[in-house]
Amino acid sequence: MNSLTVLHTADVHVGLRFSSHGEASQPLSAARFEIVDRVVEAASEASADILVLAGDLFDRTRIPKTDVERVCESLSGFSGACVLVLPGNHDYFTAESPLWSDFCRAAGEHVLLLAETRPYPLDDYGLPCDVWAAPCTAKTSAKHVLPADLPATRRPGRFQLGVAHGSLVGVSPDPKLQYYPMTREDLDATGVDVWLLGHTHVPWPEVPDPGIRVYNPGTPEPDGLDYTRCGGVFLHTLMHPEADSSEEPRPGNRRTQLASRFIATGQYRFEHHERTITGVPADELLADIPGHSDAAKTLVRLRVHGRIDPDFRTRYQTLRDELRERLLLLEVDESELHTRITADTICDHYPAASFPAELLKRLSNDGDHEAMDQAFRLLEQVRNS
Ligand SMILES: [Mn+2]
Repeated sequence: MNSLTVLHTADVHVGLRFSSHGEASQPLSAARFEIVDRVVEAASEASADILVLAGDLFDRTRIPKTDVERVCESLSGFSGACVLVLPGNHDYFTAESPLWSDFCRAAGEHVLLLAETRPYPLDDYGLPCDVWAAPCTAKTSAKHVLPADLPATRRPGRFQLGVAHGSLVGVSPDPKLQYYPMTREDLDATGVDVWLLGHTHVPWPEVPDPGIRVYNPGTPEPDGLDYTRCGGVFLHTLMHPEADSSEEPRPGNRRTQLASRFIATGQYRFEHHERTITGVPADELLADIPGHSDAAKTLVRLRVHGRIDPDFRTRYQTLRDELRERLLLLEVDESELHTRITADTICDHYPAASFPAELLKRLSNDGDHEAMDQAFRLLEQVRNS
C-alpha cells in the first residue's frame, strides 16, 4: 500500500444547545447531528481509508445515551477501514466516564477510541499505519500531552499519524495557555508524517501546503460568530515513494509526501454586517445581506449607525423586519442609530422661545447637526433625570 487517505475533522460539539439563539436554537442543535452524517458521506465519497475525529465530537462529558447512540449509528455509515475518535477537552476521557462507555458499547467494530497516550497500530484494519494519540483527560492543561517516546527509527513502509487536541501556539486564541498548548516545533520534532489537530474552530492553515505537517480543520459546521466562513474538513493523502531498499531508515527521515485539501461541509453561516444611515435610508440598504446564498440558514449580527430622518424611521424598520423574515436569526445593534433632530422635533419637545428651543434653533441655523444632536440628547437627559 503506497498511499493512505484520511478525512480529518474535529469540534463537532454534539450536544451544544445554543440557548441564547431563540427559535434558531433547535435547528442549530439538530445541525450538530446532521453534520456527522455529512462528514461521513464526504469521507465515503472521497474513498478515505480513515475518518479522524480529533476531539470534541461531544460538547460535554454528559450526553444522553440516545444521542450517543445516534452519533454511533451515523459513524457506522463510513465505508472506509476505520474511524478514529480522540477525546478532546470538552469530551475528555476518564476511566469512569459514562459518555465513553456508552460510546464504546454503541460504536461498531471499525470505530477505535484513542483513549490513551500511546501508539495505536492499525494492522487489525488492514492498514500499514501507526497512530500516535494525545487524548485530553481534563478540561484544561497548561502542558500538552504529546507522546515523548516516538520510535527512534521509522518502520519502513508504514505511515505515522499523530492525533491531538489543544491550542496551537501563535494560531489559536489561548491567552492563558490552558488548553494543552503545542508549538509547531513540538509537533514537528516528533517526526510523524502529519499531526491532525482539533480545538480551534477556525481552520489552519488557510491554504494547505505540502511543507506543513500540522493541520487543524476547524468545525465542520460553524457554531458562532467567531467563524464567518463555510465550515469544512481536510482530506489528506499520504504517499510513499517507491521503496528504495538501499536506503536505511533514519530518525526524522520523513520521506512520506502529503497532499491536503479543504472540503466544504457546513450549511449554516454566521455573518457580521455594518451599515450607516445618513438622513434617508437607501432602498437597497440591506439588500446584499446575507452575503451567503441560503438566507434561511444564515445568522446575522447587524450594527446600524448614523442619523436617520424621523419620517424614514418606519421605512428603515420595514426593511429590517423584511430581512429578519428571510434569515434564521437577525441580531441588531441600533444603539448608535439616532433620529435626526428637526424643527418639528424641537417644537414637539419644548415651548417656543424657551431656552432649549432657542439653543437648538440656533445650532440648526448654523447647520451643525452633530452639535444639535448632542445638545438635544443632553437636554433630554437633564429633563428625564
Ligand atoms: Mn476543544
